[in-house]
This record gives sequence, structure tokens and C-alpha cells, in this order.
Amino acid sequence: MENQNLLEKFQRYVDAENKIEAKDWMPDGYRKTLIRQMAQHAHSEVVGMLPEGNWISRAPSLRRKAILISKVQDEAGHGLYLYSACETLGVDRSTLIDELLCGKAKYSSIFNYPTLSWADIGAIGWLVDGAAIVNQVSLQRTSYGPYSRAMVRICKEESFHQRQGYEIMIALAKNGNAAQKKMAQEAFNRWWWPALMMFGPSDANSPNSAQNMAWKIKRHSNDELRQKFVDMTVPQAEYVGLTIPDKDLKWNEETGHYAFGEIDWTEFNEVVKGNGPCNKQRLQTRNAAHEKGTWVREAAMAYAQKQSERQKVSAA
Ligand code: FAQ
Repeated sequence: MENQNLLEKFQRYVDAENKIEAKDWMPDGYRKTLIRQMAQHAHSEVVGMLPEGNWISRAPSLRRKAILISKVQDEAGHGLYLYSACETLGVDRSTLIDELLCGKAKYSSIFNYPTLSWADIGAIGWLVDGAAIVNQVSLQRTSYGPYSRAMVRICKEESFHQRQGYEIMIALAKNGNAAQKKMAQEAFNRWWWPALMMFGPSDANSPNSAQNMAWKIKRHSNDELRQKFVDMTVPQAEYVGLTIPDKDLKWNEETGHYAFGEIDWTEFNEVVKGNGPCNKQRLQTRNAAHEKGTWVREAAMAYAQKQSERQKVSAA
């Protein structure tokens, strides 16, 4: 039984908008849910490199290739910040990575969809990074200090990613020829609904939300953030001449928001359970990359050990 006084003190501290730091006392549930969310987030960044990495060798120009390589590297960096933030809570990075590799850990459903054309790369930058930013701008104010600070850095890079994706879509959908416009619309049709699913189940079906909002880990609910994303993205789609693949999408004068159709939650649940179009392929690729990277990790560890021995000798 956790001490009631400590719990109350913790809640007052969070309510006063203070940040919790690694060495502060925290309820077990707070630590557990943070590790869960941050690890899922870290895994998403790492698995998220795969659908885009798939197009590095086929990018349509040197400029596009250089930008894409750099974006994919950024995602690896985001994974690193987040695994490091998890480690501040006493969990070992290799344990988390093992959980990803054996299929036990979750990562964002969005990365289990295939990238079938170059326009998918535009759609990912614009919609997937766009949705990620809406969520992560809110997480900059999360109550756990190391997570909040990681989010500040990540958001800066994500907003650049979002713009490069939208720029690809402008080139294809607004300024492109008929075939490019068609390719852009098809990619948009493929990514629109999965992007809305990134925000998680509806508020009524989100088991973690109530406690996480009370602890200020989450600052806005899944549905609030999803609505924000829709309101922001519809005018951007209209500007480039893309049609939203939703017959129920309509501006609602009264609410001041776009109303949109029902998300296919069966599809969402299947993808989260491992039955999406690319789940198996993603885990296989990730496992193969991990195995191939063994010598790099070993060499890095050997180098770090040598350095620390040298430092000890020169300090003696
Ligand atoms: N996919 O009770 P809630 C990116 C799970 S980063 C899979 O609502 P919560 C950058 C959820 O984990 C994208 N699983 O849960 C990039 C929970 O499972 P559990 C990732 C999902 O935590 C761009 C269960 O359902 N971003 O894209 C999903 O309060 C381009 C019940 O749900 C983050 O992770 C889903 N979409 O809210 C990289 C942001 N949604 O553990 C490369 C941080 C929900 O109870 C290329 N995370 N689940 O069994 C969050 O903000 C939250 O964790 C939510 C879910 C909002 C995702």
C-alpha cells in the first residue's frame, strides 16, 4: 500500500504544474504508465523508419534523397532520446528493445501500412508527422520532466518533417501532371484514416486516459487531439486540391469544427493486435537489422570501455 500522504502530496505537486524529475518520489502506477507510453513512443520512432527507409533508394532526385535520409536519421535520434528518457525511470534499454523485437511491445499502428508510391512519402511527412506533432506539442507540457524536454527537441524536428511532406504533396497534387495528381490522391486515400487512428481509441474506450490526464502525463484527450488534427488538415488538403476520402466530412458552424465519419475501429484493433498489412514484415526487418548491427554495438561498447580505462589511468 502506497502511503496516502505521499500520493496526495504528489498530486498537489503535479496540480501546481511542477515537473516530476527522475529522483523524485512517484507512484508505481505513474512510473509504469510512463515507461509504457514512452517505450511505445520510442519503438514507434524506430519502426517508423522502415516505411520511409523503403524509398531512400528510389527517391526521385538527389535533393529528395538527401532530405529523406536526413529525416529517417532524425527518427532514429528521436528513438534514442525516448529510450534514454525511459532509462531515467530505472528500466534498461535492452529490455525494452527485446520486448519490441519479440513482438510483445506495442508501437504506433500507422507504421504497419505499406508505402506503395513516392506520394506515400509525402503523405507520411504531411499526415503522420502532422498527427505526431499535434500529439507531441501537447506532450511538451507533460508532467514528467525528461519526457517533456525530449518532446521539445523532437517537435522542432517534426515540424520540419511535416513541411517537407507537405512540400512533396504540393509538387504532386497542386503543381503536378494528371498522373502525379492521381498518385497523390491515392496516397492521401490510403493514409487519411490510419492517420486519424494514430490518436488512439475514442475517449470512451481509452482505458489509460482518465488516470493519465489526472497525472498530467496526457494534457488533452485522444478525441480532442484528433479533432484538432482534422481541423488543421482539411484546409491544407483543399489548398493542394485533394479530396478528403470521407463522405461525412462537413464543417459544423455550431461547434466551429469539422464533423467527420466513423473510424473503422475493427481495422484499428486488428492492426494493433498484429494483423495489419505489414506487422510481420516490420518485425522481421527490425530483427534482421538488430542482428546485423551486433558488431556495431559490440565495437561501440569496446571503444567506450577502452576510453574509460584510459581516463582512469590518466587520472591515477
Ligand atoms: N497504435 O488508453 P489508450 C511518430 C494503445 S510517433 C498502437 O488511449 P494511451 C513520429 C495504447 O498504447 C507516433 N497502439 O492509451 C514519426 C494502449 O495500449 P496498452 C507514436 C495504440 O497511452 C513520424 C491501448 O491502445 N506517438 O509518428 C494506438 O493513454 C514519421 C489503449 O489506448 C506516440 O506514441 C495506436 N495508434 O494513449 C516517426 C505519442 N493508440 O499499453 C517516424 C505518445 C492507442 O494499454 C515517421 N503516446 N494504442 O496495452 C501517446 O500519446 C499515447 O500513448 C496515445 C495512446 C495517444 C498513442
